[in-house]
Parts: sequence; C-alpha cells; structure tokens
Amino acid sequence: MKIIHTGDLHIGSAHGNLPPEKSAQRKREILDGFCQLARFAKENGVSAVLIAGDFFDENGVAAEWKRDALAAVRAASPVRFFYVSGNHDVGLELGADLPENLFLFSQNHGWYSYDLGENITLTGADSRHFDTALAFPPRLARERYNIVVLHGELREILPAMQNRNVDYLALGHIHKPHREAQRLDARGVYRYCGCFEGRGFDEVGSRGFFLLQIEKGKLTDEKFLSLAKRTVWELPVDITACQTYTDVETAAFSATAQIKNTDIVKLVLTGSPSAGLRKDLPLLSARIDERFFHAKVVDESRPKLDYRAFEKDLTERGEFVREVGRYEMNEAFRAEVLDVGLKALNGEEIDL
Ligand SMILES: [Mn+2]
Repeated sequence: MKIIHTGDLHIGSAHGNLPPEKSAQRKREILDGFCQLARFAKENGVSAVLIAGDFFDENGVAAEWKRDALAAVRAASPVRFFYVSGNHDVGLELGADLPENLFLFSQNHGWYSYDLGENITLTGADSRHFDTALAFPPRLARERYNIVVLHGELREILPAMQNRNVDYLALGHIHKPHREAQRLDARGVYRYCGCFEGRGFDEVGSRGFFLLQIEKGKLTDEKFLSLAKRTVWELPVDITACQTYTDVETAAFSATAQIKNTDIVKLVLTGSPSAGLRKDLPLLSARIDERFFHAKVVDESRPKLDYRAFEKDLTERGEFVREVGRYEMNEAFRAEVLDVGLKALNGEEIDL
C-alpha cells in the first residue's frame, strides 16, 4: 500500500519578508502545490494521504482557500485523506459539506483509529485532545502495522509513544524534514515530514513529502519527493579577498550561479575584507534580486582592522579603536565590536 506523509502546508499563509504581490503569489502557489499533491496521489495509486497538522495556516483562513483545498481532496477520490489538526488550525471549521474521502480525528475522542486495509491501522489525535491523548496512549495491536499521526513536539510525544507497538509515527509541527526516519524504539520509527514548501528565509533547502510503501507489515520503500515551486536558499559569500564593489558582485554572482532563477535567495556576506571595501549593499541587493524570484543580502562580514593605522588618528574613530584595543576579548568579538562601533560613528545602518 502506498501512503503519503505530509503536513505543515499552512494553506492561506502569506510569505513573510516578501513584497506584497510576491507574497500573494506564494500564497496561491502553496494551495496549488497541495492540489498537485492530490493529483499526484490519484495518478500514482496512493491509498492514503496523512496530513499531520497545520493543513491551513489559521482558523480564520478565508472560505475560498478551504473550498479549493477540499475540492482538490474530493477530486482525488478514491484516495483517502486523513487529517489531524495542528496548533495553527485546531479550531478550524471545515463546514458541513465535507468530502467523503476526508477523514478527521476530532470526534470527541482522545484517539481515533481507522482500518486502512492490508492489516494497517492508522491512529491519530486531534490537537485539541493532544494532552489527554498523550496522558492515555492508545492500545495498538501487536499483530497490526500501526501508523500514528500527531502534531507536536518530540519531547512530549516520544515518551508517550515508545514501546506501544507503533511502527511509523508520522509527525507534523517542526518544519525541517527528517530525511532519514528516526528510531522510535526496538519496533518503530518516527519522522517529521517538514513543511510542504519553504515559506520564509528560515525554511531553507528541500521541502516536500514522503511516499511510503508498506507491504506485508513492513515499510519496504520510502521516497522524499518535492512538488515545491520554489526553494529557499541561504548562501554564504566570503568577501575577504574582495578589493572593490565589482569583486563583491562577482563573488555574489558566482555563489548563486547554480541556483534556479525561480528560487528565493538569502545571501550572507562573510569574512574579513579590508576596512575600506565599498560593499554597496543596496546596489548588490538590487542586482541579486533581479536575478531571482526574490533575494536579500545580509552583511555579516567584519573588516580587518590595522590598529596601528589608528594610533595617531585623533578623531572619535581613532579614540574608539584604541579604547577597544585596551580590553581583553577574543578577536572575533573585537572585530564585531569595532565593526558596529565604526558603523555607528559613520552614521551607517547597523544590522545586529
Ligand atoms: Mn506548522
């Protein structure tokens, strides 16, 4: 039997840190991603799609987003969708007209189980019953293949689920996927599926979902697949050797050369260039941004300072550098103090 483990889609969410029109586009793309997932499931003979919470971004998500997501579920029949709510959508009202192939876990029980066929049992607890459910873990039959779907933190979930005949613990909540399934106990494994698409600069790298194959009580195959429209990247660029703005731009372009122009990029300048280097962050940001769907540049480089050059400098800058030189501190921290202080004295913007 083929089963998809997904979650944390956050349909209806705006992508932070993007200009309004691009944020709105991302919002549509994420819903469209789910519609594609539903089609993928149908076309590939998937029996069940597990949605491990945060299907929608908030309880108050607009009606049309819910309607279109549920229409995609309905159109994918006979694929069955099993949805536990997460912390973001625990109070969500889905309305009365639910697709017949959508199954919930919130029937006023702590736990609810479904027989998926082929000796596989799926058990889950909705977020509103999370604490009670963990206090009274489910009784799972030893002779069944037991999947449990939950949304929450490992430190709460793992102690309650160990040594209880769980074979696969399908988790949602943490947005970074476990590409390798993690050992739960002598019998089972667990994993977070991660969010479906990166939605902010902190959600870097591949995002997707897991396609599991379970045969005769064993997980015989699993694949990490992605339908993400865009990937978010964070790329360090060492500018220590740069002498001019052109060098900085060249280094930035070469660091991003392999990245698709439809992706989202955060470029981090690092290293210790000479103090006089003109980095021109506004121009660099604009040049990088025009190459990608969206980009931003963060400067974490710290200038190399020759203290002797300030020995006879009678300005506030010289006094400041000499003063910092008198204290004991590690050199990386000293460089940071000098960088921030000199920027402040120059009236430059400080990024702490
Ligand atoms: Mn989430």
